[in-house]
Amino acid sequence: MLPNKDDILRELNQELASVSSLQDLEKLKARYLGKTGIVKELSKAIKDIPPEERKSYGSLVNEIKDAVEEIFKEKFSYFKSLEESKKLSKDFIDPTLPITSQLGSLHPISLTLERILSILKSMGFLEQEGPELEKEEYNFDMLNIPKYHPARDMQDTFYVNKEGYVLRTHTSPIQIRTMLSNKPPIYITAPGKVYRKDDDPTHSPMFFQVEGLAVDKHISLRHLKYVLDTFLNIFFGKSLKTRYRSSYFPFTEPSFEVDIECVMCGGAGCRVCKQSGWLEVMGCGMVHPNVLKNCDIDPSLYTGFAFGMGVERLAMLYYGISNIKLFYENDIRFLAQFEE
Ligand code: 2U9
Repeated sequence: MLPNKDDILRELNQELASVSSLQDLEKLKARYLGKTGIVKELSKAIKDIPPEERKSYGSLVNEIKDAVEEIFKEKFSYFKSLEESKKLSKDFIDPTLPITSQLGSLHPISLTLERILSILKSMGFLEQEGPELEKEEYNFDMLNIPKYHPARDMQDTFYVNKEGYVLRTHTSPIQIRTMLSNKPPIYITAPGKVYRKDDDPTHSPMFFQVEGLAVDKHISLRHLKYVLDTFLNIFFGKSLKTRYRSSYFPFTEPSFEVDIECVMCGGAGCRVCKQSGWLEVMGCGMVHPNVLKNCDIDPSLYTGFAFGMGVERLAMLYYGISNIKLFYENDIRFLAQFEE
């Protein structure tokens, strides 16, 4: 008896309707097209068919086999595309969604540095830059720092593998470079990183400095005091008492350290000002005549004042931070507090 192609295909389609996974489909395919499957059994049965019917029986079984294979091929490709689109929708990123993560902010040292420079710029001091790997001659000799001055000690200075060079210990070589290539009037700021062998809660081996220099005819101490008092009042946002204490630097004469009334206690005495009521914030002085001479500027025609401050120190006082290390740890909980 000939097999009924329509019945076989109808039954297959009914069974396919309840298949919901690739695994089930594999099982069903084995039942139809596997070694002991329905189609194979029909082929094997040819031996029981009378010889005169074998030809038509054989071609009918081939037709059934082709039709069954075609149905499975279609169903497999349907399941594969279904799986792919499931995977794609899982990985889908909607670029139109609003950004919900926290935005970055400027580092407190950058904010402080920018504020210092913009106040001084408004007073006529233009920014100059220089290399951090500096000639020993510009870092020390030209600044009237003698060969055996303690500031040159191995304990303080980072000497490098390049004869005659150091990591600059202050930004003062920027002023030397400017005076060598420009004639007065000179009004500049010299900001940047400096390096010293120092490491404790208020000192770091790398820190930021801003120095300033004015060289012109008739520059006096009164100009210096006016510029620094004005700068400090603007920086701290209030009118502050200042005090100029006599000091010593090889590159200035006379030299001073500048104190302000303590911004924490208003001068009454507290832990930050060590009960003195005063905070040291910067150093300054009149440029030493030897330094002007070293740069080919005639000290009988020109005079100058200079000053220097540590950016971390001013940022710590302004924001009320007691440990300098917090600036370099990059802890987002610390940094996020300084958004402006
Ligand atoms: C030239 C001439 C003079 C720069 C000066 C200071 C005083 C000073 C310190 C403050 C705290 C460095 O960061 S700190 O440790 N600086 O006290 N700096 S006068 O005088 C100069 C610079 C360049 C050609």
